[in-house]
Amino acid sequence: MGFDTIILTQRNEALKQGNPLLSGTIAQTLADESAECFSHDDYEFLKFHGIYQQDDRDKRKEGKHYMLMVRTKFPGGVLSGDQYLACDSLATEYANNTLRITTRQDFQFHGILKSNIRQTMRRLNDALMSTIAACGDVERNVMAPPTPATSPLVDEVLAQARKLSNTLAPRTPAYHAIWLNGQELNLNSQTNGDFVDPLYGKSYLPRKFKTAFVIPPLNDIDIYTNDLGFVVIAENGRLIGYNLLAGGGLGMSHGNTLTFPRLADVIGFFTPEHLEAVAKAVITVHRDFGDRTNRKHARLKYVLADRGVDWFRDQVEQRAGIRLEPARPFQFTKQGDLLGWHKQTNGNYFLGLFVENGRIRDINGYKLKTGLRRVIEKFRPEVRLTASQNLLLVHVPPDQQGEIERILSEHGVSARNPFSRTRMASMACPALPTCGLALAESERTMPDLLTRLEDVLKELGLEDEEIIVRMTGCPNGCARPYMGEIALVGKGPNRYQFYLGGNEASTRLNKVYKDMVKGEEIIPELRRLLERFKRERLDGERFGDFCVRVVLKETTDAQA
Ligand code: SRM
Ligand code: SF4
Repeated sequence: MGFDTIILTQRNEALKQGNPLLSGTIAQTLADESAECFSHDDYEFLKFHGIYQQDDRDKRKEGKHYMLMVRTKFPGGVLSGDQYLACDSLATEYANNTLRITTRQDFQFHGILKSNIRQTMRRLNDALMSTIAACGDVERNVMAPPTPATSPLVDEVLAQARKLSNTLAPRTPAYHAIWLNGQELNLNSQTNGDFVDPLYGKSYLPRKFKTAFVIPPLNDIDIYTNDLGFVVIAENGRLIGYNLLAGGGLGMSHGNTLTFPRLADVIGFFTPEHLEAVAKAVITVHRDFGDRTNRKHARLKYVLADRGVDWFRDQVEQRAGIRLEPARPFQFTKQGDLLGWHKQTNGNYFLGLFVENGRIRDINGYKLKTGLRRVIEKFRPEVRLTASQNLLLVHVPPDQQGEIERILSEHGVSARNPFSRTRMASMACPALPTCGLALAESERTMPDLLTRLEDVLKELGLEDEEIIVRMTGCPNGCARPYMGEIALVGKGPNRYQFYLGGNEASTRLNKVYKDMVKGEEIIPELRRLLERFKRERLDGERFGDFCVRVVLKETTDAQA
């Protein structure tokens, strides 16, 4: 373990222990107009409030231009039309005039100045949107399937996700005091030292924790990548319980074999009344056994990897006070979203719109931000954000469909989503210029890379294929690259680790195919692979499956 990691880990643990209210000196720095940024310690506390202090990396040569990123917490990605409009206004007034849908169904606002942060937080909360625990060593946003037409159980599962999210939120009063009441909180006060969160204790979790629900056969949530997963088991359209999944996670560090992406294990089945107890049992296993000596090895996945499923099941059973039954059979067939118009079970419709890399903005003739604003102002549909960075307008009566299409098309946006299947299945993380951890470009290069890939696919007569391409600026895995049929993971400026072999249902990790590939080498490399794919594929075989059967097998055989 590196010296830096030890210091960072010790510092983080000491900060939480010493200041369990998570207030730091945030209020004091807010009040001090001459302070251009928050301290290093407050940088850590701010995360628990849903805020990251960043700097514009395009401008680093001129010195650090500090700005803040705010992440909301929308369980299941659901927000009302009014809440959407409040977010849209905040993005225009205080952020960089874009709304960024995240891979966990939230919005991120980038580029907020310190002088505007309190207003941003207050207005979000006024519209009943919270950011508490959107980041930090706690339960993050609870994900759930947002798409109405996929199952009659969607609303029930969304309600469970909301309830669980509230139950698992940290109880510190500092969030309200700082952002809503404008109070100063004293680090050394009795209240701070004495505060113990009922679930998280004084030290919170050793690391972030992520929970999600999913309704098979659609794996629109990428369930295996979560610390804690609930797979809905239904009989005759009725929820009868959940299969518990635990120990998934993707983040890793280049060259550190102690870290690795891992799919969640299937632990067992339980009935719905035990949901909260089981969730708390899993979280407290992480709280009590996660590695507090090394943040790079602190996620629940390493507890599972080190101690095994049987040990883990026993812990959960003891803590929840139940016996888990053997897992019920389930199967996933597909990841991704239903885009375009679809009928809901109640006779209304929803419209799924592809949002490239989740970035809602106006660019050239494509005015998605303004078009959505106009539609939502007029009809106030419910809005749902998906785990694939897309957006759904939900509960639309049939007589509004035509007008919605017309308004969108006036802004250059088509309800038909006229993009290639490959583009619509793609994801990229924000990376540069906002992410402090980015080693290479991602969101800014992905659209162009896909255009060049589309050209190759067309040339080879493969334009109707769907190939899941994911890109990230570093190995942390924010756009879940290790599940892609093709993935590019930043390793240095213009250098990527090249992965192949994820599958359509997002149930299989891909593998490294090549290392340190230069940006300009990606398309020629893909062209060679796609030419082989065209020649040697089996009937109906997908690119990811072909890569596992042929390309990666050859690589493994050559190494043997
Ligand atoms: Fe992430 C850190 C963006 C989903 C694994 N992630 C970051 C930070 C906050 C960088 C930082 O710590 O300074 C990034 C902010 C960039 C920016 O400028 O906006 C960032 N992560 C994102 C988002 C916005 C990516 C996106 O394209 O949407 C996603 C926000 C989700 C949300 O609303 O909560 C996002 N991050 C993920 C996912 C995917 C998921 O959860 O489904 C992962 C992989 C799954 C997992 O957790 O294992 C992920 N992010 C990480 C990690 C590595 C964690 C680890 O265990 O090693 C970091 C770094 C860290 O925590 O130290 C990180
Ligand atoms: Fe930043 Fe890396 Fe996450 Fe991309 S994957 S947003 S570069 S931390």
